[in-house]
Amino acid sequence: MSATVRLTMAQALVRYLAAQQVRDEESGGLLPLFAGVFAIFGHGNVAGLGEALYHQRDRLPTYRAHNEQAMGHAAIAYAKAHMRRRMMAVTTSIGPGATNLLTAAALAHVNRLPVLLLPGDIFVSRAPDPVLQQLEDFGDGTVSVNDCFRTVSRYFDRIVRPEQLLTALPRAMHVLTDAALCGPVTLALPQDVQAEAYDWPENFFAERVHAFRRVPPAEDDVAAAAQALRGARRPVLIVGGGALYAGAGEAVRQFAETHGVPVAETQAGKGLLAWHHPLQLGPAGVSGATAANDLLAEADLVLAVGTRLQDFTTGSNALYRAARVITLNVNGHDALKGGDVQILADARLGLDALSTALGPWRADPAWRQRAERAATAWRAVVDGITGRRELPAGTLPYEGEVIGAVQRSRGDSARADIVVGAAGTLPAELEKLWRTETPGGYHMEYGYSCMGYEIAGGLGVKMAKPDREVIVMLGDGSYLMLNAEIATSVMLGRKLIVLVLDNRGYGCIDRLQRACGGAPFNNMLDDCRLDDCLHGPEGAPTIDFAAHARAMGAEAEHVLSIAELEQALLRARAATRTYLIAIDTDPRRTTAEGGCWWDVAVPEVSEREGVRAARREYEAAMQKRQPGTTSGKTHD
Ligand SMILES: Cc1ncc(C[n+]2csc(CCOP(=O)(O)OP(=O)(O)O)c2C)c(N)n1
Ligand SMILES: [Mg+2]
Repeated sequence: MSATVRLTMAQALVRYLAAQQVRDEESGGLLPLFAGVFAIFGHGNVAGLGEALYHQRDRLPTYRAHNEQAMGHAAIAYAKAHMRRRMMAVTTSIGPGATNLLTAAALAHVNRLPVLLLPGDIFVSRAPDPVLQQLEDFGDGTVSVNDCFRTVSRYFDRIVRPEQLLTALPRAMHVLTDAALCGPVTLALPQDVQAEAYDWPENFFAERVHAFRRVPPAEDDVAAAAQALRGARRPVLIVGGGALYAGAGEAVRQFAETHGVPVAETQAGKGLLAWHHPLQLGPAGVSGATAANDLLAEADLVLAVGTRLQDFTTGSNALYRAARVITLNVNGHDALKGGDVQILADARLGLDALSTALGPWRADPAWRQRAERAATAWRAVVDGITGRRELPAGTLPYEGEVIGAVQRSRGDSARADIVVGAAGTLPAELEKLWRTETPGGYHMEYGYSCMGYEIAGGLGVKMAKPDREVIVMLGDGSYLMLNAEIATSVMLGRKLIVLVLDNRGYGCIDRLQRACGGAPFNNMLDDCRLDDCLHGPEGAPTIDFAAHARAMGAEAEHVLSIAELEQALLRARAATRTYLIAIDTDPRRTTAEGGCWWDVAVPEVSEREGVRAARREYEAAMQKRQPGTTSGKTHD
């Protein structure tokens, strides 16, 4: 019999996590798989897990933040910045601490990002029943609030006896490190069981190096895809986050160049091919580039690599209805989406195999020339927008001009910037206009597009990439939703540049509301219900974001123009501490170029003529989407 060691469940869990390792691809050395644990303690985790973390704090550091959801975001962003090859855990108390984490769990689930969630749970013994914060289900004695995590976890377990960790933890590691299954794992930890001891086999805690295996493609699938491509004259490659995480940048470039196939990117895949590559069409879809969308509308074949093909990418399934679709995905669920031909494989291996199978085949040279012309034209559009510095008197800047200023301020350190965003107007503008030539230089959370991810996510990115300049760009709405991790970034010495674009409200939803024929209502601060005493010329109060950030220990300033912003950015880059810049922006101006139809259901009946008109347009658009019809473009 092997030697045993007597530890509590929580002590065993922490020791096991600290023993998981990963090989650093650059140095070849070993690194901990888990960079640490974000924790907010309360009853349900302080006595058990808290005590265990204390003893392992040198091997597995514990970080305290201010909100469980934000801790989840930071941990998820850390894993994304490491291309899913290193990660963090998050622990919460029972009840509200746990449910605060649910949104982050869903975000990780949608984005296929690994994070280990360790919410405390109610007593298994039921001795104190109900314990403080316990939800009581009248019909099911086994339920706690943590059951909500089942829906938003790739693997869920409740550890009701210590020895269950012996099987639960290896399963958890498998899900966290497998490219196809990857997502959040929740191990709900009842507080009495955390404190119970067990005689564990010593070898359970042996150091283990995790391999990130690549799934090779099946020959038949590659042959079928190659045949479909050979029959195509106007193919387009769409690359998504799966290609990024597979490190397929070079494979994409080679495939594009060898076979003359232009490339469009999704939000998660942006940066895979350098922005200035001649075959880079820019982003696809609703927040896409004209170049990408025009070519997709004309394409006779779309090769979708490592993408979930969500509706922003496909224009709600209307953008390239007439094209055949080949999907290359490591995940069977995604491979099946709309695919006439599917390759279930790692993006890099799949692309390389497909390229070999295609041999010297090239797409129609006229198509390549058409793509290169469109790409050049799109780059000129971007230059025109981001290069604008002077605005007519009385005109507030909008996202496009702000993005231009940020990009100019980086000088020749282009590779060092990582921009972080998630919700509001910015994701569309950044997707169209931000330029990067480094995979990972564009960190957009657009699977869940969760307001409040930005600052917390920026913290996680900075923890993963301390030598890079991390620039968080967000709207006033997102800032107000979740900003307290500015204080954490100051406390931990993880400098962020935070740029708040203050357009006084939920600008993008206001525009969506108007586009659907709605009255401006409940989105912009000035269109909201106000206290009676505020009904004067001033309207809703102005919020001093710079003062707010200063109160949390950051340096901060408020600027009024692009010229002032450029100066402030120099100071922000020179700073060693988190630096916030707030700038007033125009909620109505956006980049008109690019984009395509997006399905937003408009009411069938309404007293408002504006809504009825929008409904008529909506029905016309829906007609075009019907099978057998085209979206107005001709296909042969
Ligand atoms: C947590 C969350 N709640 C609601 C939404 C829906 N939503 C998307 S963008 C947005 C407004 C964002 O406002 P702001 O951050 O100021 O950006 P702006 O649109 O003004 O640029 C809302 C309410 C969301 N994406 N996430
Ligand atoms: Mg706003």
